[in-house]
Amino acid sequence: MELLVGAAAVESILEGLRRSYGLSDGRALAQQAGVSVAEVRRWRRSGRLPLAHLVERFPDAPWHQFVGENVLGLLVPRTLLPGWRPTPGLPDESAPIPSLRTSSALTDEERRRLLEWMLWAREFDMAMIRLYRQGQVPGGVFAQIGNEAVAVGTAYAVRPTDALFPMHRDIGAHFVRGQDIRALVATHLGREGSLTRGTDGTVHYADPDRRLYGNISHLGAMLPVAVGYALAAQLKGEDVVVLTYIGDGGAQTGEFHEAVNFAAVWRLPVVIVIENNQYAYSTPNRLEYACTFLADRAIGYGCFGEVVDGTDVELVYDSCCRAVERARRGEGPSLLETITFRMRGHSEHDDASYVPEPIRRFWTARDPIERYLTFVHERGILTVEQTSELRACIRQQLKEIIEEVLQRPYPSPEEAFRNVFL
Ligand SMILES: Cc1ncc(C[n+]2csc(CCOP(=O)(O)OP(=O)(O)O)c2C)c(N)n1
Ligand SMILES: [Mg+2]
Repeated sequence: MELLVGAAAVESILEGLRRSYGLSDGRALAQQAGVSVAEVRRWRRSGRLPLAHLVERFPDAPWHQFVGENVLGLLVPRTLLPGWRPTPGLPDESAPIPSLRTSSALTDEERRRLLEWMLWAREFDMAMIRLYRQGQVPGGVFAQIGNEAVAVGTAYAVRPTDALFPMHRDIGAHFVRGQDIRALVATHLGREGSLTRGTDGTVHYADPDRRLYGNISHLGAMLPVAVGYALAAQLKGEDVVVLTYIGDGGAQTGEFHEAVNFAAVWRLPVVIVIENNQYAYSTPNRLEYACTFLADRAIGYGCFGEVVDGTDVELVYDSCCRAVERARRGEGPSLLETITFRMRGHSEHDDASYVPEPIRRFWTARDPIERYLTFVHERGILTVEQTSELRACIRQQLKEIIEEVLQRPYPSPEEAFRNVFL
């Protein structure tokens, strides 16, 4: 985004940047901005600044003072994995893996909880995959492996009184909300105690007590419902933010556009997380849309957009907190695009052999759980022995829950078909 601010404003912004970053002169400034001195001269002459580029190079500058909220609201700050390319452009495997963000809003106790929820999500998936192979899962298993940091980091950014509309790869959000794990297992196995009375093997349920509603299977269809919930809350004067999710494929539906547009016009308190995991089933995201970032669409809707590395849980948490605060202040919706990878097939019947190996290797090296484990070990929050013990303890608990649930009967036909209309 190029911004025409006039020569005087260019001078004051450049001077502000120089001072904020302690840069000695124009040459040092140009170097930090990653451009030539001649280019900076061109900005001065034309009164035009490449704002998006500068915000990326100087992320911590007081931009609000320089250009004002309105202009910044139209800007999509990018905090991305070095080396990432939209698929099937192959990523740069030699790109460095940056250190994870350390959120200033989190305590170490909260970090332990984030890690625990992420591990629960991972172990839950691994257990469901094993059960699927044993023929114990009557439906499909849509593993969310690779998405743990997004589901957990975003769900933790809202209050329990806020409404949550998760998608099929957000099992971590159910854990953050305190959903009964036994009930989640029973749901996947179609057994008594299932949240869908055994009629469906995945998370198509609503739990109004936990303000947990989702997911609606038809891609895009959940967004107007989530936005409608936010409208109702706004009309009733309730202090509720709605957090909802959509995949890169789902973001190409008409309902996505209608819902975001409506939410932007009415400045509804909604945060829409676009889980860009590179594929919709076997379709790479390059064949789904032509823009580079889906959050760039925020400019067209007149709302806020941000792109973040979805394998960095604290970064996701921080940017979601900002979006939630904007929503609570009445500034309307945000599109938060999280760049991740679907580390399994679409469902367990799909071996994802269409994913090129370099893409798989690039993301395996950026596994959100492995990254966060390294982070907590290096910071001395937990030792390697403690995290191994935590994992073993989760596995044991899951094993006991699964053994118990497998003893339960399937629901009776009368119960299973209650409220099913053919
Ligand atoms: C309107 C509609 N079309 C097709 C489908 C079948 N379908 C289910 S999930 C899926 C892919 C979704 O991709 P994406 O939105 O990127 O989410 P991901 O599975 O990658 O998390 C498709 C095509 C559907 N559920 N709804
Ligand atoms: Mg996808």
